[in-house]
Amino acid sequence: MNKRSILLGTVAAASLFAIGAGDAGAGALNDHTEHWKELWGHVLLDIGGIGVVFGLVASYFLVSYRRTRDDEVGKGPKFSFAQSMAWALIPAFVFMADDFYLAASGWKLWNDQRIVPEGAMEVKLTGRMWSWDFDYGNGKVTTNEEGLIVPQGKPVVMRMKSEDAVHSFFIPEYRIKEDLMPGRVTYLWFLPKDTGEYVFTCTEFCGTNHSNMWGKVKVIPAAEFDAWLNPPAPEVAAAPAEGEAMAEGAAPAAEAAAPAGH
Ligand SMILES: [Cu+2]
Repeated sequence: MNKRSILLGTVAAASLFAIGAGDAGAGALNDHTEHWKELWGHVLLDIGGIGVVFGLVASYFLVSYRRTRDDEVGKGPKFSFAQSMAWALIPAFVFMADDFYLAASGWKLWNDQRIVPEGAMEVKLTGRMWSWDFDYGNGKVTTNEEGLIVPQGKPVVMRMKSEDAVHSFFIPEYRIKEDLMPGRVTYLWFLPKDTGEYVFTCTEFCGTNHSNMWGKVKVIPAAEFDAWLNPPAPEVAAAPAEGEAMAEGAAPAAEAAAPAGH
């Protein structure tokens, strides 16, 4: 096997490997987080694989074509114009094809992710120097200190605006991030699949206390969330103590509380 066929072989093997590594579909709407992780894995595998192959080929050439005598003059193969172009362009296209493929996969995934699923719960997010407000639409508002409270298993879409500078809302765990700008409403959605707490943070430097603009996404079971969002009316909570209720009769107290519950 001569040197040229070794080189050709490695280039071909690397291309096949890289193309194989590039398969990252977008699939179901709800799996974006997983798909971003996969795609990133493929990108790393791709550039890692290409890096290793080029490193090996370069090392091999370094050793095999090293100067062995002081007066040695190198001699290269005599390529025709067509051969030179082929050597330059074919490997370039092979490796670029894979890069384009990965870029296209990311593009497709991003476009899929910009489609908000129907029935997503809407939260209005306002960013300002240097805090966040989450407005759940029924008068309930939390700040970054309390966190963004969301029900497990339901897509959440945030309609976002800024009151001052440019901020950017970032939840690393869900692999999502979007800017907030004065005078414009942007959006971002995610599916909290598992309960737990996940950090969110401002990821656009917006001034002195930028680094304080963080908090937690708190994913809680849907029933717990409903109870938190629409707590029982205060009248019910403040129902007469048991002894009192017994003395006055429990039924009238329950009746009185009922309308307030609606
Ligand atoms: Cu900020």
